Amino acid sequence: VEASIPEPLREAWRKHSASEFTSKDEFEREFVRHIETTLARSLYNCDELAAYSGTALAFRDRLIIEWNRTQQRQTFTDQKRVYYLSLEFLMGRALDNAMLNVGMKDIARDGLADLGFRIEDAISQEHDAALGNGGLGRLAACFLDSMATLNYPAWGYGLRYRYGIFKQEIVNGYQMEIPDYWLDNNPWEFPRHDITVDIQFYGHVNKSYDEDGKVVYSWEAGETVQAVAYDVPIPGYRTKTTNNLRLWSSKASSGEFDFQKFNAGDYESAVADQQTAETISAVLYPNDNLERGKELRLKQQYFWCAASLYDIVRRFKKTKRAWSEFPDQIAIQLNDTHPTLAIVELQRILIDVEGLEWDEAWRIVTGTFGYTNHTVLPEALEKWSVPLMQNLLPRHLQIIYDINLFFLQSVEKRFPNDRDMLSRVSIIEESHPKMVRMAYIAIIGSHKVNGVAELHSDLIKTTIFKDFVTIYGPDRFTNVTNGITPRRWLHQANPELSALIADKLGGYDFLTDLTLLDKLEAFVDDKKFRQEWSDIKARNKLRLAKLIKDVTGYSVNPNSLFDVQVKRIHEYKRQQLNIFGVIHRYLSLKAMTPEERKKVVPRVSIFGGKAAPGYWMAKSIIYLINSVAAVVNKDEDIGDLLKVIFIEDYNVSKAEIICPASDISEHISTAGTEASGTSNMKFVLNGGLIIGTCDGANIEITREIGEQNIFLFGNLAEDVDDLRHRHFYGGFQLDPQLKRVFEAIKEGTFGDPSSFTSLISSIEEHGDYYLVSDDFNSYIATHDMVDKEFQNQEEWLAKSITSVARMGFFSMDRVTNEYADSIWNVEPLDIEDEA
Ligand code: KOT
Repeated sequence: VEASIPEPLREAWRKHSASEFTSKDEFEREFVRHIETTLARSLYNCDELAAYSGTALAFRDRLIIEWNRTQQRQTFTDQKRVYYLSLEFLMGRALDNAMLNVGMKDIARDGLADLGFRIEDAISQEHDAALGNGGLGRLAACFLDSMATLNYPAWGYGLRYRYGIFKQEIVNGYQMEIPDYWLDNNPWEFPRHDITVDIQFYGHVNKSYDEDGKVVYSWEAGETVQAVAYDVPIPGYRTKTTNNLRLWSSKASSGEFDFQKFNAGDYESAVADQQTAETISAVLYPNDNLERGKELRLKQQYFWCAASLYDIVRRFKKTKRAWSEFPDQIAIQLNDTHPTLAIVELQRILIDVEGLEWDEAWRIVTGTFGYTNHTVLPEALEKWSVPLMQNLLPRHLQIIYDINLFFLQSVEKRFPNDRDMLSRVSIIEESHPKMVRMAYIAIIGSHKVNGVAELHSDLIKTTIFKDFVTIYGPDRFTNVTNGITPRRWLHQANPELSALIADKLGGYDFLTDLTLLDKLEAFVDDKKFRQEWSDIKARNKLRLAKLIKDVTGYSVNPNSLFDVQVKRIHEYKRQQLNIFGVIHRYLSLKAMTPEERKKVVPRVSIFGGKAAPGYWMAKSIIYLINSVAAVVNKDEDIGDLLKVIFIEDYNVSKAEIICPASDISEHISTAGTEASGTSNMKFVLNGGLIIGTCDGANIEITREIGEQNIFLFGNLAEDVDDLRHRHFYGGFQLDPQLKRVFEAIKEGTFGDPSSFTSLISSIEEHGDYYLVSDDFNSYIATHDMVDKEFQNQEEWLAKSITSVARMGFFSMDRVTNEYADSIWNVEPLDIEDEA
């Protein structure tokens, strides 16, 4: 039965329908109402946290109104929609973003001031929504922002983790992990207790025959868990479109099973079952660029894919369209291979539940899915053991075998007698145990596969997915270079720079058409503009210096060159190269006369980032950074000439303070390992220069801004294999300057050297897989150039302005439009004209 009010009774509804606050006075009224009723507090006990909540609730009401309208309109027009499936959404804070997107931040600031609060204090009370590890999760969040801003009818689907990425504390130089319980008084989610899906696991497959003698399979599952929807409104910038992010939470399904236990007096074990069910969505796996094959992770993946597909199929079936229209109505994008089971699940629904023929079902599946690859690192490529899959998802494993069979038959037909080819492209790896290669299912089950920067997209075509290019031709593969949302990463993070740009360009249109930034080049020689530009950078550096003081206790000189590397700690990202470079600098400074030291540019080396809790080498790098900091920062010979800072618990809200404050930032991965990188874009967009390798999006950034505006160094991707080979067969030659660094470490300059043996031996003795020694000389020389060029502030400023002016290409809006045109085939839907 439709739960809808009949027409004659709708008048009262329309009369009382909620409306949006539009003035300061109305905002204040809404704020006070929420404080006094929703929160049951008063002016006598309204602290900053309550002020945050009151403001958030007032803005939330606005979003809900737009959100309801958007959803109604999208349902009514029934045009093609996008579903973005991601295990990670690294959203950060929502309030500031909501205020800026609806264009009411100034009203809120004035209103809060009337009521006795500073808006910044209220904003900073919010807990980050940190349902992601790093770039992959943040990309998903930027997608949501752009899809709403560009009016695409689009939903995100993810998991509602009870614990997001852990909080990092540094204790005696070591990383400690603290659980991130983030859900207490989170005003941004709406539980939909009426939207639930029963998800099955384990059990076995029954084979039977229907009246026509056709074989039918049915899955008799052994366990059921309930998925409950939680919805999060996603506002666009200066648009009425407010899209939906649906996150699934797991709980025990209230089936017979439990009641039997209750009736049998087995209360404790019934409650224990409930706990077990809830563990599925309990915690985000804290590994970036690493897969560890844990059963609970596979359960998470299936739980989320099955719930999302049930939801998508249910919505499609309401339209009463023919199944063949499914791919015309629905595009599903897979954020890496984590949601690959969605491909298998849709095929299962179509053939086992809806009774379609295999071939017709498969046409629908491949027409619907697109797959984005984010990494070539072998340790990050997902493989699931066949016995594990057999046990957890027996019917899905059968379907995977069938997909593989039909695929291999078609390959065999085109490439007869090429047995090697068949074993190379088989979904099943013939190892012990056998493994299911998820990326291969994702390729075979999608109509488009894309990489995330040009070099990366070329690499996947020539290395890990080479055979599939031979089989399908090059058209199945494409590139869409990543981007970032200028709303959060310029306007929100750097309001002063955004205002200065708006002043020059005559308004904020550049926030929705970032290519308009090119008009800034006309002002490169404008003296007043240049002064304002550099004053803003100076104030942003002060803001960061204050953060550094608050979290580390160290005072840094804001006139120093701020050199920043913030990102997940990983050997391939080479924070070890950076800290070895810092040690080299320290040793050089120690060897100088006081006269020589007077000519040195003072520098602050700033690090931040989390290590996966089980990643020993990454944790050693953090410990080395902190050990170097402890020695250098108190060395009176050195003073302000060098400071080393590790900012603990790097996250989205800290990034918003750090990115606008860099003079230089480091993007120094071994060539060919960083698929794209996106923080490189954030730093340049905020007027920082970068030092980087020829890797990922650094290459395209160079092409856009010009090579005179970037500090590139190091070996090229095409030479990496050769160099690695030579390390083993040509004899390994340690770079002499790096040797000096190692000697200092081994002498105990930074504490007990045994803490650092594995870091050093991975280079000296185990082949230096990440080419730290090969790139060291070029890295040091490039930093010397950075010092020299920084002394010419006028030139530096020109580079900063010119670079920002040329960053238009890296807007997430360009990215989203490219996906919409070349992968999804969807059109925007304007909500504006709806009454
Ligand atoms: C892989 C497995 C688990 C968790 C995360 C990954 C992962 C993350 N794979 N690639 N990434 C990063 O994705 C970003 C967005 O495309 C890229 O900019 C970055 O280079 C990848 O390392």
